[in-house]
Amino acid sequence: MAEMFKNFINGEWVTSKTGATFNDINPADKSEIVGVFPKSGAEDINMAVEAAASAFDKWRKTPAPARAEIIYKAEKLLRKKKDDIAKIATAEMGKILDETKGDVQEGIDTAFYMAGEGRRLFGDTTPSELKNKFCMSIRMPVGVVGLICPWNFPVAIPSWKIFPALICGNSVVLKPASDAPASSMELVQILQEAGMPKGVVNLVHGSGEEAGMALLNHPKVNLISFTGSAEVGKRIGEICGKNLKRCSLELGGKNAQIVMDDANIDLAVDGALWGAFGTTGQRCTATSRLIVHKGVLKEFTEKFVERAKKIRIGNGLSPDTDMGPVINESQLKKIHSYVEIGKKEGAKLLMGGYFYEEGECKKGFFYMPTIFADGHPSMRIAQEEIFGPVVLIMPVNSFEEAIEVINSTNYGLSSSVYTKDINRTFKAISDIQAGITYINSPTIGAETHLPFGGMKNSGNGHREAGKEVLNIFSEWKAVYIDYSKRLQKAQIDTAKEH
Ligand code: UN1
Repeated sequence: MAEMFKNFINGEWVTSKTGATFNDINPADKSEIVGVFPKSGAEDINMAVEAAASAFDKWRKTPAPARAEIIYKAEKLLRKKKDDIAKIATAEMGKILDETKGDVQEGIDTAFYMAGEGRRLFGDTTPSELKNKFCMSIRMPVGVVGLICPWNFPVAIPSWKIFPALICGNSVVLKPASDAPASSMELVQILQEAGMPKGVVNLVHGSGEEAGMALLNHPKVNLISFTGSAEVGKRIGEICGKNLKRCSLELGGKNAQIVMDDANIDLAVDGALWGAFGTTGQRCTATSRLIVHKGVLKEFTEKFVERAKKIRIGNGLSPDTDMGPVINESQLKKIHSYVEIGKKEGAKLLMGGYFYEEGECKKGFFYMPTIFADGHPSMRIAQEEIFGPVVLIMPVNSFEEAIEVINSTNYGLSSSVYTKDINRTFKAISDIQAGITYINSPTIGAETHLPFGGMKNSGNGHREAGKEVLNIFSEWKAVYIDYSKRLQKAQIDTAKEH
């Protein structure tokens, strides 16, 4: 019998009011149930939001350095449990153990960095235009925040949201993806163990349509932070907009790596393999286009395909696996349908393009690393996010054309350029429309103390991670203290003087 899990509301582990459940399945072996989770509804969300609303005032008044102490404890516990949580994450969402350990490490790094903010959370002081008047800006928490997370970074992404939310003094309702609920459960359990007061952090499992929608529509939720597809992001933004709920959206990408004719080709091949097939291509930062100068197209393509053929596909728990499964059946089908589209559009299939069902892999959702050549910006596979191990090689004649092609999608999350030319490097930094640009390194692998997010349809203008994330989870208050003992009028008094 698979273990039954619960929601965490007001400091207690509780079953859902709906009584319904869903199975958390191992995508490497669909007969394996990692756990059974509550399929929560509006009533459960309401209880969680009410608990968060009641806990908010006391938490916001707890000094930030004291809030930080709890986060430091959680960071230590995460570090201690890193290997165990990584195994759970691999079992429920498939990526290889080295990657899930990295995922937990990203959570640890974020906890450590954000706990440090407990003694910063800087505002500004600035001179007044009037005499005997003092001006400053300070951060205020937003209130109850609803966090809706994806499955592909089941520890890192909830951590990116939960630690900054807490250090800023907000209370939280977390709705993890139903494809990876166990990792979030571990994270919340750690926060409980670290001494988080009851009601400050609440966890509600369930589907996006039911639990997610209830969270989104709840009048006492002041902010929604969502990571997922642009399609869902637009719907969320619309609902939040109607109620003037604060809303931060971190959405998809159609990320590309440019390979110039002066690049170190072996290094560019290493980067492309990791960018396109790491995490089975299931990252919002994954490389799905390779924009290659014609001068090195043949050499790059041959080396890339040769190396991609050596990728060992299998269960992420096995040390011999390089690439794990795709998350679920509908995603597997979606990837394959894009491969069919690519073929019809005239892209040349160099390898892959089919379900991988060798040996044990027939038990799960596996897809071959797939490489298309002869890509053109007019193709759908050059424009739409596939979220799987599929990459399109797009030949170009010049650096200028490469920049045009890289900017030819509606997305603008991550980008990469392989070149040794300093002038091209700086031109790329200035002209690529993306929130992240890597030089001589692949499109994936952001560090937690730099801002993360994208331009165009990759988001709605916010940045997670770095110190910039604090602007999502706090609002600014401008403070003016007049010690002149008389009425002073900004602008009106100064207008007379100038
Ligand atoms: C995502 O897929 O939503 O830089 C985020 C990276 C990861 C984050 C991916 N740290 O690729």
